Amino acid sequence: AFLINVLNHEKFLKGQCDTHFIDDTPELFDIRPKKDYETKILRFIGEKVVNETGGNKMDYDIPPIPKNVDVEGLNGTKQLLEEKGVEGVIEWIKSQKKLLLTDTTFRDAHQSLLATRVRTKDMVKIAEATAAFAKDLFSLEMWGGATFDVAYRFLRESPWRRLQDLRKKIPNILFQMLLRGSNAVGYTNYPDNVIRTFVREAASQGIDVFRIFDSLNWLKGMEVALDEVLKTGKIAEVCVCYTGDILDTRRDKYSLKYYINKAKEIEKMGAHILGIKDMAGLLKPYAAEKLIKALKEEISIPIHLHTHDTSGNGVATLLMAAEAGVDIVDTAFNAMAGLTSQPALNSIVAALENTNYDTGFDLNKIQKISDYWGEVRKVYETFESGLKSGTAEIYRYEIPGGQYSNLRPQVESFGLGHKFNEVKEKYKEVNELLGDIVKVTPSSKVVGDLAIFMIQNDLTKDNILEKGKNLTFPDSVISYFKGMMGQPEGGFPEELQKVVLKGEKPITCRPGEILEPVDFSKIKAKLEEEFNMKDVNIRNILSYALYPKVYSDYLKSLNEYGHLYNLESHVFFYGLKEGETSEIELDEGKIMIVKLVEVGKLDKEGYRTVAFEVNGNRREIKIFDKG
Ligand code: 3PY
Ligand code: ZN
Repeated sequence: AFLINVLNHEKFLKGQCDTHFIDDTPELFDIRPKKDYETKILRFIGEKVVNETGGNKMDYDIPPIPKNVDVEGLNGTKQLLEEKGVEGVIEWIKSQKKLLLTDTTFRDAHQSLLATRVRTKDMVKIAEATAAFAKDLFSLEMWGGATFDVAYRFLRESPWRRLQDLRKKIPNILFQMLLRGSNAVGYTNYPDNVIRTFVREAASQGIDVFRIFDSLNWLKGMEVALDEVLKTGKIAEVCVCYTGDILDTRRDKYSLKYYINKAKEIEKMGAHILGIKDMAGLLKPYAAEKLIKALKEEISIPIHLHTHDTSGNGVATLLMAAEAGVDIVDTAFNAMAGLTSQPALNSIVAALENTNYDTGFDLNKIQKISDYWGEVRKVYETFESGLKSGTAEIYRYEIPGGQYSNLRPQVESFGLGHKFNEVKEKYKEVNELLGDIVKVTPSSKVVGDLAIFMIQNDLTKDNILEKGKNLTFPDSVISYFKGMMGQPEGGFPEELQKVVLKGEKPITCRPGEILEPVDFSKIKAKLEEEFNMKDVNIRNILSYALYPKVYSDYLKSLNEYGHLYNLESHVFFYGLKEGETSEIELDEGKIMIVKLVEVGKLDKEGYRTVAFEVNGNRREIKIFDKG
């Protein structure tokens, strides 16, 4: 172990070691197989402060958590499902006069506003109050979409634990997840055994409502996921994604008829609920009325509407949909609503008071939940998109909520910040080039990637067939044209497909039919051998199967810094400032009180000594200053 410590040491790797290296570097002798938890945490905070943030610079108010909330005996939709089964729930939905609400604060709202960065700790703190004060919710969308990936990649926490911990605190409300059909919670098609096992495990860990969509509205792409959900006894909500504008008769590809046909097929497939997934917020208020009215005449399963408020018309859309008979709508607590997120929950509740659709919520109580999120949101300020007002240009660009707020940073990361408007125009041009497709993860990523690629390579719709012959297109674009994301309505533009694939043959079958099943026992062996993991469970295996690199990096981080789950979010993101104290409640219930005393001067070897007090005892950690 000593030799390995030497060989892996930052200074050794940088060739900065003279004969004093070993004498001057005491941590080389730390050859216990595992550094203790405390040291790991201090090292994490020290690294953060020395090499990333220079110390926490912000001041926050402590988010107000309602006290003495009793969740015992709460009786909600979760109990209904347990007692009466799926059929009982569906009958109950149909018998409700009031408008039923889903809250998306734990998933889509922060995915769309804060780059999916909200940590489980901040959710758990408000979980009991949510259970009690928002007990009339139909469901909480709290899992899936981008949250799975981001939890491991950026938050270094387990999405499975989020599900378990929230379930413990919220016994009464259905938990809902967003499942990207055969892309599960990823950006690419997975083999059928991964999809099926993932669905089963998510159900057994607490998911009750599976909202399934296909990024091209290709129904075949949802068959396996749906089939598995139906076996679990949970609720299958199958979506048609909304794009275009049914009020504009010149755009006839995505007409009212198109949606009615899809909805009927979805009902025939065995879905319990029809989801209308308006991921970009394109469903205008009068279009919502027209669509819901028509669908209500054609299908008999309940309808659940999801939209985004990017244009500012979101609340109006939901109210018109309510008027037309929609059963359930997606909203987010006000402090996490609006703009690229969902329309505002508290405002909808207020708007419907004393009407036929009265939701039954107590406005004073749910205000407390919104107040909490209003304070929490400040901690996440660095992840805000900067968007300040609703914009009607979304109807022109048709960019999904999460992608719209992420596009600017993404474009800037390519050094194209000054060309943001051009990128949006290119996005529109690419959509036309592809034949006007449904744009939602992962097809929206294809359009975004191709738009940026075209700008980087001076491509236009007029020269791409010629100039593109000598270019290697982005992976997502190749995968799309190969048919690995399914088949778009109206087929692929063939000439462009040839240019992108360069002789490779596309598929027309369901990708799952040709993808080899993943060998779970091989992954298990790998996790045991490479990561020394004991008691490998199916969740570990699935996480690796879905995201091998991201999950491996997470395991490496665990090894290095331990579980970071219990840190307060401002400490996790920014570290501490000198003199600041934070309590870290450890899993066993013990509390570790950490104070950052001072960050020392740079020494000759490039280190800083970071001094802490832990439960009153001084501890020093040497951190190599990379700056
Ligand atoms: C996702 O797939 O994560 C989405 O939210 C799509 O709208
Ligand atoms: Zn959405």
